[in-house]
Amino acid sequence: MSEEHRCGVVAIAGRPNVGKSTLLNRLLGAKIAIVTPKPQTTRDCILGILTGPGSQILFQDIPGIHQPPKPLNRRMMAVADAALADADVVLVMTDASKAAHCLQEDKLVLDRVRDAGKPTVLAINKIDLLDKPSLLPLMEAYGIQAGFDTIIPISAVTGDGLDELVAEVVKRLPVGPALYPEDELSDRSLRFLATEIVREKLTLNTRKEIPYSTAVTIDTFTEPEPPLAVTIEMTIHVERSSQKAIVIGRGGSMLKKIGTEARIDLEGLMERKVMLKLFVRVDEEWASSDAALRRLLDE
Ligand SMILES: Nc1nc2c(ncn2[C@@H]2O[C@H](COP(=O)(O)OP(=O)(O)OP(=O)(O)O)[C@@H](O)[C@H]2O)c(=O)[nH]1
Ligand SMILES: [Mg+2]
Repeated sequence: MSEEHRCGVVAIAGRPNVGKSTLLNRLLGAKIAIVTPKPQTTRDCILGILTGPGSQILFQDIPGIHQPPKPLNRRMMAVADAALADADVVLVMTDASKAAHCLQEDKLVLDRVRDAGKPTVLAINKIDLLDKPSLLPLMEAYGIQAGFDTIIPISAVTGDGLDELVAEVVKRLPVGPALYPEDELSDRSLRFLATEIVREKLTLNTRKEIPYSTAVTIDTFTEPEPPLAVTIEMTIHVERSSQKAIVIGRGGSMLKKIGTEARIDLEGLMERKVMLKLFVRVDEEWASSDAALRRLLDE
């Protein structure tokens, strides 16, 4: 008897910084979600489509689950809850390198996932950073105390355990036809990805509150016939003029560095020349204003 085709939505849920976006990129073999060493990088859901021989998995990379101090964080958590409610399966992810406090730190995530009431699989990520003897007690703790019956140790960086993870996820998907063409990787536009790439470079190059106080929007996006360069103008919104000075840097050096790094990535992605112009604008306390959040973050 031939196996039936399966297709469904899998939400990747976990604390900030556990490696959700890294996993999505690794599974798809393409960078569709930005990754940084800082928590709260992903602000909005990003759909990654993995089409296999008998299945199509629609992975939703969702913002890391955390306590919301500001309206921006509350918005991120509303996005996460909606994704959990819409998912067929929840892939919970935790960070093995934080083994000592893992379960305790995951409480918020586990409570939210339990409330969603979906079939779940647990991936213990970053096992490349863990000494082997610590793994078994960690798996036992999640099995006994958190009630997971399927726990897969993985490394999103080395690819360890990912085939098994995908197989376990597919088993739990509903039977149904593929919903997207097999060569489609994401539902996100190039415009969105361009703003995200600038935000990634900003986050990698700045410290303290700056990554959490910046948003990036597109002003113009022009794609003339090659060999002419694609021209993209974007604005980086900051909350205060002191932050504007930091993002611009001495003699414009920081903005230039961010722009160059982003342009190189965009040229790789689009496989053609890109001209990138970045502007910085103070948008007083945008991350605390619901109206500004809608204006800046809704596509
Ligand atoms: N060593 C190691 N590092 C990893 C692994 N997976 C992710 N990382 C690193 O962990 C950091 C966070 O990764 P992200 O993919 O941005 O994490 P995230 O869960 O999407 O974070 P948020 O978007 O903030 O919720 C980055 O520095 C990654 O390179 C892994 O398997 N091994
Ligand atoms: Mg992320």
